[in-house]
Amino acid sequence: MISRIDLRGALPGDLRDVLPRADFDVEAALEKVRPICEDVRHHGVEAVLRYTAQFDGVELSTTRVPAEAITAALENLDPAIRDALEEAIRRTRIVHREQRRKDVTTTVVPGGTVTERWVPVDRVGLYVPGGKAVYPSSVVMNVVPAQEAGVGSLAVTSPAQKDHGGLPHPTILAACALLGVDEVYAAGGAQSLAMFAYGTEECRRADLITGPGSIWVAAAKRYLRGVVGIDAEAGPTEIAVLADATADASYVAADLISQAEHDTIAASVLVTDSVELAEAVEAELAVQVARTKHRERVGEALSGRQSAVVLVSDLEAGLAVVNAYAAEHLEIHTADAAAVAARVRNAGAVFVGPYAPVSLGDYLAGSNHVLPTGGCACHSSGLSVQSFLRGIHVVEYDRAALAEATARVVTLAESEDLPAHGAALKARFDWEIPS
Ligand code: HSO
Ligand code: ZN
Repeated sequence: MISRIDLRGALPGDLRDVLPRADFDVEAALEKVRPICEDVRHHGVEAVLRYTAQFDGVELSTTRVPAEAITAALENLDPAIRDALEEAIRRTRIVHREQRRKDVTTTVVPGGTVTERWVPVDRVGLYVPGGKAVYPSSVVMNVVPAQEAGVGSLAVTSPAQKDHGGLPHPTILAACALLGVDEVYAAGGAQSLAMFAYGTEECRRADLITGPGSIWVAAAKRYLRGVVGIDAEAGPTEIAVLADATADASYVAADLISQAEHDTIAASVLVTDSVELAEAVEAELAVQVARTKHRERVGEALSGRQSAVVLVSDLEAGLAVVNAYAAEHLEIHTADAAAVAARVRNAGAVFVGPYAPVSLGDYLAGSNHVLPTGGCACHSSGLSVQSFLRGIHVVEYDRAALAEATARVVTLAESEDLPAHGAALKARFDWEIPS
């Protein structure tokens, strides 16, 4: 059911040409989201509510979720879910708290310093999907780093649910309550991102939007980038597993299935130098897929062109393959997993050995589960406290330090034919270049 790619001969020059990847055409979706965003830009909350009626089938008179609904959702939350969410919040918080950067001052010359000051963005809008994918864990993964960065104003939006009286899903509301987020909107899709980007009568515009979503959300992010800051365009979930003959095939199969459960276009890729392991995993997949709840979705994901078992001649080649693939999640199941993991250069997150499955990272490892997809791990990181901070350079030079720099600034300015740049310094020294 899952296809095989045999790379046991010489590896191709650019491995990315032969590795599987999902079709995720954000550009094509742009055409549909552009008019929606422009409508919200010009007609505000009336347009958002109109799209909520059209796409979510709910007639609302306001986008804002009342405070009582958020409190009630927490009161009605299953105690076991509450306990698990609280522990997820605690673990995620202690990891992210350590990410806070300190301001650094460098003395460049006597009397001349540059300080890098880390300042949180003022206001963040967080998108939380509704519909098929209701992920309170994603509320945790987005809100905690924003809070640890010191973001002052945080608003959450999630689609209105017909089955829940036009409110977002109650577990989403309960997660907001646990995190102390009280500004929540019932709005989804491109219209809700435009609401954050342009602001409406009910929702103040945000400086940055984060959060996962469908292709429409990714397209809206692409359209609105520049008007507002954007974390990343999240594509379908991916798991790659690098395994040798020592791996446990049943664990590997279970982990490949776990992420395939997200979406029919989710990607599960096994890279191994052991034909025996490949066969054992294929056999395990057949057994485990048959008994998993979302077997149709999983089956489609595993047999899709984005998933494969990749055979390589040795672990060295395996490392080259996983580094070229740059998976959102990469598990290492090899004899010396830690040593192999240390050689990984491109991955959103690396899960080392048999007891660190991606599912742990999705909920309770303490790491973040908002990670770069579609190969973006070769240039981007997952969500962190850093995603919510800006580094501002603060430059302080005294008169003597500026005098010492003037001749070189004037030389460089003249070499760029920008003499007024040099003049700005000379004006401070009676138009003489200080010696
Ligand atoms: N694996 C997903 C996150 C998630 N899993 C949420 C379960 N719930 C993307 O990293
Ligand atoms: Zn997941």
